[in-house]
Amino acid sequence: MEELKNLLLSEGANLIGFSDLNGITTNKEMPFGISVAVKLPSKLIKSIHKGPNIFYYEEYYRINDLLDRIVTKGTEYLIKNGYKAFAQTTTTVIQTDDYKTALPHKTVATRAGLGWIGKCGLLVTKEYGSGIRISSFLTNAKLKCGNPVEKSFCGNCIECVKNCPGTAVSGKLWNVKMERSKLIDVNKCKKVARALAMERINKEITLCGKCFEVCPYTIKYMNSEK
Ligand code: B12
Ligand code: SF4
Ligand code: SF4
Repeated sequence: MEELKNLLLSEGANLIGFSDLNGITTNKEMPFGISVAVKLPSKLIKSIHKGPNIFYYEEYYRINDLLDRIVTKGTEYLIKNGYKAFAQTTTTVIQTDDYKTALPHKTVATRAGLGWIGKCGLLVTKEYGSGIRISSFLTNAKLKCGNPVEKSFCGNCIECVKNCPGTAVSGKLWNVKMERSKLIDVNKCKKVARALAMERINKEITLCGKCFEVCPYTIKYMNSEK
């Protein structure tokens, strides 16, 4: 599957991982996942220090479109080679009223070994911290999968807990059996992130990102890109 990886990289992916989702997904036809991450430009992360701005708003949509295109290309490649494949794009994924999806991109990512779930509930990678957006696609092609990450590497850090403007992050250390509600109050997050976006850019969107901007792993990435 080196060819698939190279294709995804050439389309703009920055991180790629393969995961075995047997026992995790209800989709028995396609039990393998491909996780794809695209980094946020470091100057964008720096720019949201005072809150969301138009640059973030535009990048949010640009990177979502890019991710949709990358996972669609990956899916087309697999189908062309005789496999089944399904792209989890912004239009194919269904979100429930309590802000859940059947197979979150973050689950596909931790099972591929790309990173862990931080205290704030975001995927944290050693390469980019949480300064990424992610997507995924599913297949029946037997992939050589990465080692799943099942524990947190946040340690005693509480930067995202201290700095969340909505006091939405509880501060618990993630493990694979933990429910999202133990980590983050999604209603508080959504309320404050929407209020910030309205106040700063006059847009109806959930846009904040303080939790990833202050993460030491994200900061390490930003400093490396100077
Ligand atoms: C609904 C949603 C929201 C809701 C709810 C947030 C939430 N955490 O669920 C609201 C509107 C509040 C929100 C806010 C934000 N969101 Co949002 N959101 C989503 C969306 C569309 C679905 C998430 C979902 O299914 N949640 C259900 C719960 C159960 O899953 P989860 O929290 O995603 O992840 C849990 C599982 O993955 C589980 N898990 C991990 N590994 C394993 C392994 C096993 C075996 C099991 C069983 C479970 C498990 O642990 C996680 C934490 O509990 C995803 C895109 C997607 N399709 O996945 C983006 C997504 C999670 N959001 C994202 C972002 C960036 C944000 C914001 C920063 C907004 C912004 N852009 O400024 C904030 C951050 C909030 C936060 N600290 O989590 C990114 C996260 C990127 C990253 N680095 O992790 C995503 C992936 C979008 C993307 N395409 O990149 N979001
Ligand atoms: S996006 Fe903002 S409000 Fe939501 S958890 Fe992160 S810091 Fe808190
Ligand atoms: S800010 Fe600290 S506690 Fe929060 S996700 Fe990053 S390393 Fe973990």
